[in-house]
Amino acid sequence: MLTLYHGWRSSASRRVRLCLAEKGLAFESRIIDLTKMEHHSPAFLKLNPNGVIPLLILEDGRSLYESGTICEWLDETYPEPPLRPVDPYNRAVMRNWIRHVDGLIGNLIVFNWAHSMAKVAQQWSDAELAEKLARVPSRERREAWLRTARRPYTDDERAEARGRLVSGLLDRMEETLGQTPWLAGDRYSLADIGAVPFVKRLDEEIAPDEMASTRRPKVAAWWASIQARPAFHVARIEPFNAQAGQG
Ligand SMILES: N[C@@H](CCC(=O)N[C@@H](CS)C(=O)NCC(=O)O)C(=O)O
Repeated sequence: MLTLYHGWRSSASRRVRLCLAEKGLAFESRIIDLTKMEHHSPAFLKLNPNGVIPLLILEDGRSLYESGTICEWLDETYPEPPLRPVDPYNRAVMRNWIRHVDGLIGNLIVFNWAHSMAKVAQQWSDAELAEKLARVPSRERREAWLRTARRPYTDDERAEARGRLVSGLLDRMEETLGQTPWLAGDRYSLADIGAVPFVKRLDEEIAPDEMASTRRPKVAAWWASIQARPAFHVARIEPFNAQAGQG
């Protein structure tokens, strides 16, 4: 059986759970508690040197990281129902969407880490913080942990991050969905799955007003169809406060 190291509230983990749910695939669930820095343990870093979740362990014991890559592997290995466009151009468009959304993650961190991660990190002593930061593999994430623990993002920074998510994601989606029913053509694909966890957070906390059908009718209709899919519930894309304490 497949084994998934993940977090209930982690956006990248949510993508993989959605993909698994669409395909009706069962998996063994291993929750990684980000507030305990379990993803920076030597054993975890050996499997994913980037020190982030999700991480998938295949049935033969090999491991894979990067949510977009994991989803592509799942679709290639378990082709039904297909989640990648057949047309090579649309398939390339799908990959560009995933890459684009990946590039917006820093803006989501500003909001997502202000929940349970901040509560825990702010309690660490300077010595504990230094010891934990030393194990974070990337400079960007070291900075994000430092900010979360000691210098919470300001209102101006939150407003800027919100603006980048609204224009970089919602505006771009509205434009695309005015041309095709889904982000990478005529069928629901990994491009849509890639955007779901971000849109969920915009809808529930970051910018619910921007999701109104009067403001962005295409995005609002897309979001209603996404939430009506059984996989959305199986994958437990739930409000942050319903999954509190999960990091
Ligand atoms: N590009 C990666 C991003 C993974 C990622 O940022 N995971 C977050 C949770 S959504 C994480 O592990 N954060 C903890 C940290 O950075 O310390 C992917 O798509 O898998």
